[in-house]
Amino acid sequence: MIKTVATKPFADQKPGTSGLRKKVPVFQTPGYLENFVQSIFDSLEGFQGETLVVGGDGRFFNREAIQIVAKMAAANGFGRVVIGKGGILSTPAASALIRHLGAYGGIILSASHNPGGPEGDFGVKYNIGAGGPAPEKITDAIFARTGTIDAYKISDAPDVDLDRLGETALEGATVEVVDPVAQYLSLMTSLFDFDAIRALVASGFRMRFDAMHAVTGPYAHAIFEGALGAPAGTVVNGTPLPDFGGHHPDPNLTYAHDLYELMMSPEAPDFGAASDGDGDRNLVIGRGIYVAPSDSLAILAANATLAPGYARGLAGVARSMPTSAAVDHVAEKLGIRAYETPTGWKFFGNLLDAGLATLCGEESAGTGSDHIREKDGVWAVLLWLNILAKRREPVAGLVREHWATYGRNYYTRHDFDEVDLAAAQALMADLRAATATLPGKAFGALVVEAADDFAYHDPVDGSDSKNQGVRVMFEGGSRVVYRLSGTGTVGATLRVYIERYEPPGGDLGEETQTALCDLIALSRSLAGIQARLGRTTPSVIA
Ligand code: VG1
Ligand code: CO
Repeated sequence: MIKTVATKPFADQKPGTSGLRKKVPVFQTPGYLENFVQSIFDSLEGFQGETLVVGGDGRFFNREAIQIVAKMAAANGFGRVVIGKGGILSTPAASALIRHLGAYGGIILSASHNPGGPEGDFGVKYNIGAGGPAPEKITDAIFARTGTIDAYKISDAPDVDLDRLGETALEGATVEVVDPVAQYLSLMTSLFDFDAIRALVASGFRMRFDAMHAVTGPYAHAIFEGALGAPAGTVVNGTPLPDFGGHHPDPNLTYAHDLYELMMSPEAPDFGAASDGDGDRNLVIGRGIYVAPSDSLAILAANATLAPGYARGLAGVARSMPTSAAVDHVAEKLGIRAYETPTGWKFFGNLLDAGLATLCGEESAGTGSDHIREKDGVWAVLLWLNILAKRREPVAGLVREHWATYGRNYYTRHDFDEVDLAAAQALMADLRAATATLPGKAFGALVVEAADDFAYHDPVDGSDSKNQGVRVMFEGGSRVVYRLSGTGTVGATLRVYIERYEPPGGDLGEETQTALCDLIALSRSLAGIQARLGRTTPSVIA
């Protein structure tokens, strides 16, 4: 039976960079998840009888949340609800499935790289029929609805059996539980030269993929050890756990430290990679060399035509504003456009739909292409492997050759986590105000060329997004960018992005933090980080 349940608005349901993220106990508050899901449905039109894809990254509360979403989708009139077996779908696999099925949209249950478990984080994101995160127009409407909602609809039918493949009826809808990997794997085989990668693996090439006890485990086992023939044990931490084994499923040098240590040791295999909670991020480390995500995007763009799916060339590339300009140098050489968007994958959707960009990336370890409308961790690893299979060079050689050709964008991000929200907002407000007076000022050898609070005009739908991060740009291409995270759940996180360009032939040494030390010091003093936030060192250096 379909029930209509009276409810009252929760004041704090504003979607952030990537959906609504809160602590698990908040989502467990009676009506909290229901209100948000009903607010999503109330903001959409014309979905009666249509298909909704539902899946999550397997974190704590995933199964309970999937039952609620399925019962509400059926009660609200969706005709078909397609769920990954066990409630599992990586974010990229969900995007692929939405597109493949021609679904109306999808609901992805994940807090991505945030920690999980009973006291960890949970999240809900709505994706549109094109497969990507809902644009701001829709997330704004959802948030507005959360403020006025007074009832939600839900079926009181027994739980769906999430572990049995096949179809069952739920009110007027059909629920189908599907293999979360099959369709994704077939998409990957259409893009990459699996024969060439198999031959590379057979030649003795060794790799390690760290799934961080998160959603990519089943995908990685099936693809790297299954389809590509890598030996068992290539994939580590390959079983998704509700609390990710107590770790942060964030593939950076802090949280994927074991992989980093291995790759820097004498036992290092040829290639190391990791992905995050929901499988949309990727970390790539060669033997003895870490590949910064901004560099990875540039290297993939420069070599993409080696993969069958991109053999015809790239229409354009896009990067989020804080991402380094490394890919811009590649675009220039290729004679294609490089777009600069605000942080968050939703801003790439229109460029991909319109065929203006083929590859996209973010400094936060997100890389993807027009094959879906999300960033895609396993895809990025496969593109790397395809390139290595064709070039037969070590990762380190490829990276250094890239720098020698295009120059090097030394780049780092310093995060100050869990700082006081009001203090962080005041810091940003003062920086914003200072952008008017900074140009022309000299700090030692560093002269400010321009400063602003980044605003984006979408070339496809004409929408404007303001206040996307304060940029301080110096003569010679160096930059410091400040913005507040939109994915945290405790206090505020200040992200400081620091970049310096060294043209081909220049050499500041291999060590990034050393090469950037003047800019790092200036980034602290310019914003008054110590005085205002009480922090002398960042929580994470990426
Ligand atoms: C962070 C990253 C951003 C990414 C977002 C979602 O956002 O900086 O680049 O798109 O996470 O990634 P923020 O607002 O905290 O800086 V994921 O892997 O959560 O889907
Ligand atoms: Co993610």
